[in-house]
Amino acid sequence: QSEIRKTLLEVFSNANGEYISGQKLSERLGCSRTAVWKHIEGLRNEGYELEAVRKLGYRIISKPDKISSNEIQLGLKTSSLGRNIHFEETVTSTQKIAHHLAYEGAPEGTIVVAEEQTAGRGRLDRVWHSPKHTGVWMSIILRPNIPPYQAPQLTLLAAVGVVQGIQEATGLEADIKWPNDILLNNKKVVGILTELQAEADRINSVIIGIGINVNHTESHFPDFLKNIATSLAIQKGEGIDRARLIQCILVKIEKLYGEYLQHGFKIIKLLWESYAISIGQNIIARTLTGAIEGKALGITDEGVLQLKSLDGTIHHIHSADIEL
Ligand code: BT5
Repeated sequence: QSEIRKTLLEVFSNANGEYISGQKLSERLGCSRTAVWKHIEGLRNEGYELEAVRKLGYRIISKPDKISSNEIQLGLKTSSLGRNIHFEETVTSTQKIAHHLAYEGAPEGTIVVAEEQTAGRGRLDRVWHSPKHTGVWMSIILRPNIPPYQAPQLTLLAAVGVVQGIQEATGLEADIKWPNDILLNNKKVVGILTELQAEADRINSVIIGIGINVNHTESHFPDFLKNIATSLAIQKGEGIDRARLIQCILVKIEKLYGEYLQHGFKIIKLLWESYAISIGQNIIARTLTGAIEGKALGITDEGVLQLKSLDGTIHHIHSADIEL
């Protein structure tokens, strides 16, 4: 059923808005014309606008501003990431589902995507605002053979991939603020949350949660986010195809991940530094135990932030919020 839908969408997208006869569709799909009609109705129910004209056939007028497994997989150029998609309209948190799937043995590269999260979360159980049909709320399951202490490197890797994917899909050049914020015009457009299922010396899975504000207008943001958050559409001045954005990001992350598994963190670190805005600047790092002010020197090979405080001490910061 879903294979036929997929082929149907492929045929329509190759037709570039031209009509395709019912006869041709039934040949391509290998089913009767009545069955074709039923699949067309199915697509209409998913929000596609399709025109039917006697003697000419069908043509596609517009796609829904919705994402689905089909849309993400159609033309996806990865070999592992996103090959297995768990898609739902509404979830509490894609992280929660991904944890469950990972525990049940889901293969590496499985992604969980939702149109809406009712309990999206950030670090330390903070709230991640995830309204319907506007953003990309996605979790990726990886199973790298690395010790748990190296897992923060994957947050940085994901950040590089997201910046590159955004650049490819929109032309926008975003900045990274250590460890997990991606900013445009100094406002947060993406948050990344990396969580582990691990034993003392071995990782079972890494779950990378990526939240991107894509087609939000200012009015989508609640008051507490109005001054600190933005969306790709606000910055670009036009709407963005979310399925394509996801594809671009998956391709970039897969490439970086392959590089990372083969050659280690070195190149990822260089790339990360080239997008980072906080390095070399005076910052305040707020940790659970207090605030440290000083100059951000860089990150270590493990992805830990090095901060030189005013008295000259060099601190290694594993987790903090950074103020510039
Ligand atoms: C993060 O936490 O930035 C990680 C966010 C990860 C979200 C993804 S969405 C898919 C997956 N499923 C989940 O449930 N989560 C992941 P943190 O650095 O702790 O930042 C949280 C802070 O960002 C909040 O306290 C707010 O101040 C702010 N914030 C909340 N929602 C936001 C939004 N949509 N855009 C920008 N800032 C937001």
